[in-house]
Amino acid sequence: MYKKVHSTRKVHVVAPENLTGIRLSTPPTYAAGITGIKVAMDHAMNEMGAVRAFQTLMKMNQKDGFDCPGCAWPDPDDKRSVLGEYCENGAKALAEEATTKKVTADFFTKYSIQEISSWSDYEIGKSGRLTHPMILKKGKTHYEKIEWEAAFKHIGQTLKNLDHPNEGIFYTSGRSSNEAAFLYALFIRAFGTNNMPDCSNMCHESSGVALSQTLGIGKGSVTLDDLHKAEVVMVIGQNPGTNHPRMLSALQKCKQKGGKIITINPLAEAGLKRFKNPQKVGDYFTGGTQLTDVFLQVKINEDIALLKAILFSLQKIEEEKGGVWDHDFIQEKTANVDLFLQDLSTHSLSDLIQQSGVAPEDIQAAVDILVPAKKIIICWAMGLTQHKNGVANIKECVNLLLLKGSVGIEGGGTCPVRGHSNVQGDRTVGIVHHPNQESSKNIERVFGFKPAMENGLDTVGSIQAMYEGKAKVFIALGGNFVPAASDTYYTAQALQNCDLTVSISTKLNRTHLIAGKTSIILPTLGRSEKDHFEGKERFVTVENSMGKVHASQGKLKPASQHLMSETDIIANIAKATLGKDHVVPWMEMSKDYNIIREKISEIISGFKGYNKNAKDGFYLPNNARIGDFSKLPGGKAQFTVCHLPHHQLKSDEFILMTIRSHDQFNTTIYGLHDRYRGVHNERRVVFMNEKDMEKFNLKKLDLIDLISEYDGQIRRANKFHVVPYLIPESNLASYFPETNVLVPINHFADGSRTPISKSVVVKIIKQ
Ligand SMILES: Nc1nc2c(c(=O)[nH]1)N[C@H]1C(S)=C(S)[C@@H](COP(=O)(O)OP(=O)(O)OC[C@H]3O[C@@H](n4cnc5c(=O)[nH]c(N)nc54)[C@H](O)[C@@H]3O)O[C@H]1N2
Ligand SMILES: Nc1nc2c(c(=O)[nH]1)N[C@H]1C(S)=C(S)[C@@H](COP(=O)(O)OP(=O)(O)OC[C@H]3O[C@@H](n4cnc5c(=O)[nH]c(N)nc54)[C@H](O)[C@@H]3O)O[C@H]1N2
Ligand code: SF4
Ligand SMILES: [Mo]
Repeated sequence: MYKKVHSTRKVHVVAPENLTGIRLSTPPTYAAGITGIKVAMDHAMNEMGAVRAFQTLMKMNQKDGFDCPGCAWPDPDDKRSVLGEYCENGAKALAEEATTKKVTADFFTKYSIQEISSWSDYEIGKSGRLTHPMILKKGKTHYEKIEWEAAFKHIGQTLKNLDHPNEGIFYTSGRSSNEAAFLYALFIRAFGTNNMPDCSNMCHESSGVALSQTLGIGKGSVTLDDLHKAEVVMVIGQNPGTNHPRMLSALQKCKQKGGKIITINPLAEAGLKRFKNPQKVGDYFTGGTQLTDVFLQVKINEDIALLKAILFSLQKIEEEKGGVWDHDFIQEKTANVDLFLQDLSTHSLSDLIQQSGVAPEDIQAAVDILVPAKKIIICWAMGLTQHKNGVANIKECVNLLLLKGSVGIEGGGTCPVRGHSNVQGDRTVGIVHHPNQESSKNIERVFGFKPAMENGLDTVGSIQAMYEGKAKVFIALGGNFVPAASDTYYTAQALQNCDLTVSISTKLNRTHLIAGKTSIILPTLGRSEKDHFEGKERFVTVENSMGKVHASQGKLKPASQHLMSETDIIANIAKATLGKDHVVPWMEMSKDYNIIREKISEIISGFKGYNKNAKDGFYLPNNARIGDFSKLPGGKAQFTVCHLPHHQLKSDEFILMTIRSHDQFNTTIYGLHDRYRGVHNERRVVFMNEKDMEKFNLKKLDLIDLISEYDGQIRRANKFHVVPYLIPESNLASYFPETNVLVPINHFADGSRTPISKSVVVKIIKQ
């Protein structure tokens, strides 16, 4: 195992392996419907009470209200539904944040961190909202109250005492507003480092890298309206029924206009089969809309083989009859098509089909749909990004779109569907570990200081640096770093190694318990809460998955009078670290977010008229959306030769994908059910093909342990019920964060360094 790190405190790094009483049912054949409404309401009422629940939900995703704290799916540009613009999981996200339960200072007097760490993540989360700044002093077992000023002073002093600014690590999770994220990044760079690990590093980093290199922008190119107008939408490696539920309404609209949907996934996710729109009375009687036309049940991480099989077949038709590819577009707008086609011709179709695990007739059905189509959108999420070849997966999707001339047109393009509600905005306004020359120059011009220019550490790099003692202070703007990152025990030791860990958080989570020698929790306002300063209400802004920036104004009374906004917290940390006479007017900026927005518009392009346009919202410039590739080599979009992944599994090995249940938001566990997969009251499950169960002599609900071995190091996660499921042979699925102990820290995607959370090679042992 790893070298032992000195920690005076004994805490449970992972949740206990207790079973909670599993019940299985047949997975439903449709998503949402009345059950969805009922579940949403149950969560909202339990956490908030009826009046608060109703009033708040009606303000979510409305133009004068606040942005849903769930995923990054966009709201309609024009009119919003009077019935409410949210989904079941949006209601759960809100309930989790707007809960009336509280974690007060007394709570911490009562429970030691060791005791709290023996609870499940579900129980920890359900304790409620943090209400007061707290400190865990060196060698102590209980958090104690600390006043804000004292907390800032302690943080500022510790940062100032570091030998080098690069000993500081500054993490961001994607829920922070543009204003908070901008100020945070500005502070970090004024402090002197670019060590800005971000939840993106574990998420869509592969998309950012692949899209920047091929299309010149690390974001998707389509708008919500494009989805409605597409002839074909391909949904690859994404489970929108659970993770982006309102995307189903967009897919429904697309279908109703004659569009076709091709789904590529190792699992036949219920949300992609049929959708009963809770907003449409008719759907209750007609049974809703069948969404997927062709389902390609690919083996885990064999998407390149499948896409190549599709591309190969399309190329054959092009050679025989023509009319498949858009030659004008290819000629005018792209580079390297010959290299790409030359490589494609070296493959054997039957080998590709076999490697993909998909039936030839299903591939043919997808090819038939694609031949005449031009308006093609490819949507994807973690099923493509979290593999060693995550970047190549996405480049292969781009190859298909370029051949069809589908980029930069109405109804066609790329759609990486983002996770956290402002993960894209945080990146846009400066949370990047590799600084951009242009914004650095602008920072110097506008603020009069030279920002740090050396590339900083990403998530994996930061964990390694803390583990090795090269970084000593960890500050997190949101998130739950330990269970979210890979290799849980290693990451935990990395944090425990630090002199100081600081979490700016809304809710209690396990990372608060896996503390550095000293640890501080700074409780902050959630999206749904009113943000007052000296009697004046402030609003923040966010950017959705399709590049639209818009305002968000909380409506609820804050969970405690002691909370501060994220922006105020950052400004105070900056003041305590850099001094009150620093060239940046930190406190003035945090007092009036209009000033922050002014500064953003002076530093980052695309934000002209920010303050004036924030309430209505505006789209940021997007070169791929308008087919402008002038910034790329030769001014052209790039084809890429992508290589096939090679998984040489031994006969007793499986590939495990670590996925989300329907009842969680990343490490926040809303409940213990995964209704769409027919699992109730249990999270410790492994989905397995019945043939594999037979081969390994396993019965339904038997208990197994999962073991991964990389570079001679064995990692283990114990006690999972076997659930027979329609999943390809040799493939397994299980939930994270429970399975993150199996993901090795040093195995990640080439080019993006995203952990291989969707293709972990494991063995199983029957208990
Ligand atoms: N309710 C809810 N909403 C969320 C989240 C949440 O936890 N809960 N998380 C948010 C965040 S941060 C993110 S990033 C997104 C995540 O959204 P998703 O990416 O949809 O989330 P995952 O559960 O990781 O699911 C990945 C999907 O990819 C499939 N898959 C896995 N491996 C492969 C593969 O090799 N090939 C193909 N083709 N498919 C594969 C899985 O079967 C699954 O359907 O959701 C966001 N929204
Ligand atoms: N094995 C495996 N691991 C994964 C993944 C996977 O698919 N498989 N997915 C990865 C992905 S895509 C992501 S994005 C990461 C997520 O990693 P993180 O973003 O670090 O994790 P979350 O669970 O989203 O963070 C939840 C915590 O954020 C805090 N919080 C919530 N709202 C706010 C707010 O408004 N402000 C502040 N300051 N704090 C807030 C709360 O305290 C809550 O406990 O996990 C990654 N880890
Ligand atoms: S789709 Fe995403 S953003 Fe929209 S309401 Fe649901 S969780 Fe919230
Ligand atoms: Mo994510």
